[in-house]
Amino acid sequence: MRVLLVHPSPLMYSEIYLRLEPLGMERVAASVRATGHEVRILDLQIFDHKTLYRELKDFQPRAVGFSLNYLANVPEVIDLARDVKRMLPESFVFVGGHSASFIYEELLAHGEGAIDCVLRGEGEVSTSTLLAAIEDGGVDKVPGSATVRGMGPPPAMLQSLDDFFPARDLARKRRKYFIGVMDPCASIEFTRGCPWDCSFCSAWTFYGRVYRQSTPEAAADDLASIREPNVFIVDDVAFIHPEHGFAIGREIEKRGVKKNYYLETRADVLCRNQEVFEYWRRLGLKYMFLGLEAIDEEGLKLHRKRSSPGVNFKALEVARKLDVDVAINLIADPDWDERRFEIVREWALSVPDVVHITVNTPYPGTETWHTESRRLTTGDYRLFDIQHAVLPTRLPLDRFYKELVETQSVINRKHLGWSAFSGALKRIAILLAHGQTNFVRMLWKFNQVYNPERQYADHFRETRYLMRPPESPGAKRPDRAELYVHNGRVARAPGAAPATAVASRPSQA
Ligand code: B12
Ligand code: SF4
Repeated sequence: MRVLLVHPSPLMYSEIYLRLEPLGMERVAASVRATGHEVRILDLQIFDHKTLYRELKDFQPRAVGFSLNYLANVPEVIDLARDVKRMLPESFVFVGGHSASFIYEELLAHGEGAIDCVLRGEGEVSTSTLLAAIEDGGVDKVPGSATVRGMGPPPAMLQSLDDFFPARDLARKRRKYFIGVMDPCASIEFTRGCPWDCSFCSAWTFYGRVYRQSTPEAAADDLASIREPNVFIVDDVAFIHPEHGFAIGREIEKRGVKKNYYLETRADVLCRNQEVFEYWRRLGLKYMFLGLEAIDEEGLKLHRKRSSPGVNFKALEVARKLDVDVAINLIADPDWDERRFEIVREWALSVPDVVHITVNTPYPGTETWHTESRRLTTGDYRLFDIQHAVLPTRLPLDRFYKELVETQSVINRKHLGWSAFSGALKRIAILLAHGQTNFVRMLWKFNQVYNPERQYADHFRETRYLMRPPESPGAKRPDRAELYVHNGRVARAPGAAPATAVASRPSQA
């Protein structure tokens, strides 16, 4: 069967700092290809909608699958699903990915028949089963399926992360993927899931708190197959279990692989497992993203981060000692006033690290979605990109954006100011010599993208698809199992290796 998999356009955040390969979709593509289908990938982070329409005409896919990890992409995906059905009425349209798994009912309702099925949970096992069912019947019995007729059996979880290497060869114009100066950049996954349970995050609820690791050999083989010199490790929290990190590293050394790496981890994990990060520094680790989220005890408790300001600051010291460039994330609350922004600005300027500010946003699938008592001020999916305020602001909304953008640009100037810029000139020259322009373009784009008037005006756009708000805002914490997409059921893919270790959160330091 001819199958086309489509990733939607980039969100505001990605217009500046990065554009990364659609790794989840590439893994789904690999599994589909393994069962004998002809599959193509189209990434609208790079290509425009016209290219998609051309592709539909030329390729005439029997099934079109959209990847919907990000809530803000919902309207685009619904509109595109409708376009596909208009152009190819016989095609089967399905949607999968992180956000789709939590809001499948409203997606089906908005689609008004344009979406035949939402495939909840991981896509590797279920997509091939779905494709077989499209021909032979039984779509409603596919694990994870949701249609207008109801829900199928619970989604099936991939038994071993080693089973399908991402079909990177199907991603066209790979040189467009980059993160900052790591241009071009590929992505890789060593583990899946997160053993923590932060209240604002749905990474743990999606996987039902199951945590899996790839075998060191498979991880190193996958890495060795990557052509790009730079690699983004997409794990939610890198190197929770240091022995896994060491084992992958040794396999990499055996294969003589040399890359630059970017990873994301937690402050407490970095403090506890310094040696493994030091080892990876030697292997090529250059950049690290730390989700500190707050600089005070109260903020950390609020997000149930299970960390303390002391540990956070220690982690920054550790990273500096390692000589790894650090980017920190802080969550701004819509309740912040000018004074609060001022304090954060001062703090951000006082540390040498890059500081990112995102806006506290309740997402379906998180605990906060149910427990947040403030009512959403908008039902526009597009504003759920953690750069817009979707809860009532203490300051008038336009002033909130002025403060937010001022804070972001003061911090940004610190890093992209002339002295930093001249320091970066050598790198820029090298990139340009290799025909890589993503990073250089980014340097000039900040003011265009981060603009308080633009962000304020976004609230007044026509909204055709309204989000379903939480049933009872401020309700008590829901039963955890109710939040889970996966309930721990593991499925064995054709030719799969034995089950990999399922590890738990290490005891708190
Ligand atoms: C790496 C990552 C990124 C990367 C790369 C994104 C990319 N190009 O794919 C970067 C850094 C760019 C990024 C940015 C953002 N991210 Co992000 N990201 C992640 C992260 C940590 C891992 C995603 C990943 O690659 N996983 C590995 C692959 C293999 O899994 P996967 O993509 O989920 O795919 C599987 C399934 O979802 C499914 N699937 C996926 N596509 C399809 C398609 C079909 C047809 C089917 C059937 C199945 C299917 O099958 C796949 C294989 O099992 C997740 C957290 C998480 N654990 O999922 C957050 C996460 C997805 N991001 C999130 C957010 C909020 C963002 C940002 C808006 C802000 C931010 N945090 O920086 C931006 C916006 C990005 C944009 N679209 O422009 C939220 C999503 C919230 C929401 N509900 O919308 C998450 C869940 C993190 C969280 N804290 O809750 N992100
Ligand atoms: S540690 Fe990170 S990925 Fe894990 S639950 Fe908290 S925010 Fe989500």
